[in-house]
Amino acid sequence: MISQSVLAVSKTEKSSKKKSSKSNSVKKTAAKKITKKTAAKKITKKTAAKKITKKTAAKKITKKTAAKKITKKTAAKKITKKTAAKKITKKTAAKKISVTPRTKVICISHKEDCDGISSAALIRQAFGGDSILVDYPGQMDALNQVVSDEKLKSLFICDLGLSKKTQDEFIDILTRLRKNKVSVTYIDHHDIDPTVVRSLEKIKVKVIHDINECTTVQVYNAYTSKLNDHASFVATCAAITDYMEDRPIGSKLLQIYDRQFALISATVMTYNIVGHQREPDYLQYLVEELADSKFPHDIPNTFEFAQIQVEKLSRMIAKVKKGMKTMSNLGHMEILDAGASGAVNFVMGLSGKDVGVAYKERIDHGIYAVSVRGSKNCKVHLGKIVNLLATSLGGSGGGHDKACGAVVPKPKIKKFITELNKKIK
Ligand SMILES: [Mn+2]
Repeated sequence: MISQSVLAVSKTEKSSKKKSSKSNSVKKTAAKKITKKTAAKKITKKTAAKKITKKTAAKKITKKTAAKKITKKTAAKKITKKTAAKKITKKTAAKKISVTPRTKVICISHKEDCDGISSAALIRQAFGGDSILVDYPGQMDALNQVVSDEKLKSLFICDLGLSKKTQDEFIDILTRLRKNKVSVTYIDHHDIDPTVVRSLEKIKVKVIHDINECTTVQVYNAYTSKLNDHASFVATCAAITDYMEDRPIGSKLLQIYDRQFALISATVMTYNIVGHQREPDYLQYLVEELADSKFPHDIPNTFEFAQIQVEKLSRMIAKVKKGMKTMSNLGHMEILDAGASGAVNFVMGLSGKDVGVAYKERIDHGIYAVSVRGSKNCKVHLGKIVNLLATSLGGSGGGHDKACGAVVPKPKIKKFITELNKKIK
C-alpha cells in the first residue's frame, strides 16, 4: 500500500478495536507452536551440554597435574601484570568521560506498510542493528530520541517522506547528528523539496532518493552485495504494495518470481502489517523474520490473519455503498468505525469518480485524519495539492501523486473537501 501521510492514527484504531476472539485464538496457537519448538531445542541442547561436561570431566582427570603447574606460573606473572592492568583501566576511564565509543546502528522506518517494514528488514540484514518503526507524525519524536544517543554510529531513515511542516526540523536534527560524526543515510521515494536535498548533501547526509522506485527496492539496489538472494523477494513484495512493480528495477525483480506467488505474499504481508499497527512487538517480529529471509507463508498464522482482514474489508464495501457522497470531481465519506485509509480505495472506486476522500475524526485531537486516492485517470498531483491545501487550513499533509493523506482541523473538513473538489478539475 502506498504510504499515506499522517494516517497512522486511523489505521491503528481499526486494527486494535476489531480484533475478535478469532484472532486471539489464532495467536494462542502461534504462541504454542513457538514454545513447542523452543522446548524441543532445549532438550537437544541439554543432552549436548551433558555430553560436553562428561568429556571435560574425563579430560580434567588426566590433565589435573598439568593444570596445576600452569596456574602456579601464571600466578607469578599476575602479580607483575596487575599494576599494568590498573593503569590501562584508569586510562580508558578517563577517555570514557569525553568520548563514548559509537557502535550502534539504528534504522528509523515507516511502520504502516510493506515498503517501510521491508526497508527496515533489508537494512537489518545488511548492517545489523535495531529498528525504530514509526508513522509520519512519529518520525520527529524518533529522531529527537536518537539524536541524544551517545552510542549511535550510523542512522538510516527509510520510507518517511517530509512535508513543509517537518522538513526544517528534520534538517536541524540531522545537522546535530552530523556534528557528532554520526553517519546518516536517508532513503526514500516521496516527493521532496529539492532545496531539502541540497541542504542534506551539504551536511554530508547520504541521500538515496528516487520517486520512481519504492524505498525497499532502492535499499536492495544500493546494498545488494551485503544482502542475500531472498532480499530480492522482500523488495519485490514492497514494490507491489507501493504500486511500483512496473518501474525499471521493480519490474526486473518481479520477473525473478512467479507473479501470483509474489502477489499473494505481498498482500498477506500487507494485511498483517495494517492489522497489527497497535502491536509494535509484532511489527518488530515481522522485520526480524523478513531480515531472516522468511517468506510470509512461513511466518505462523499470517494467512489466517489475512482471512480476518478480508472479511472486514468486505463489510466495508457494503458500508461505503450506503454512506458515500459525491461532488463533481470526487467521492467522499466519513468513516466511523474503521480506518480512513482502509476505506478510501472503495470510496474512489464505487463513486465512479477519479478521486476518493475518506476521513475519520480523531475525537481527542479535534482533527480529521484524511486519506485521498486518485485513479489512473487523475492527472493532477494529489500529494502536492493536499499538502498546500491542508497547510493553508491549519493542518498538514502530502504524499504521492495518486495516494496521499492529511490532518485537517475538525471545523475545516467541509472546506477541505469543497476546495479539493475545485482544485482537481
Ligand atoms: Mn513506500
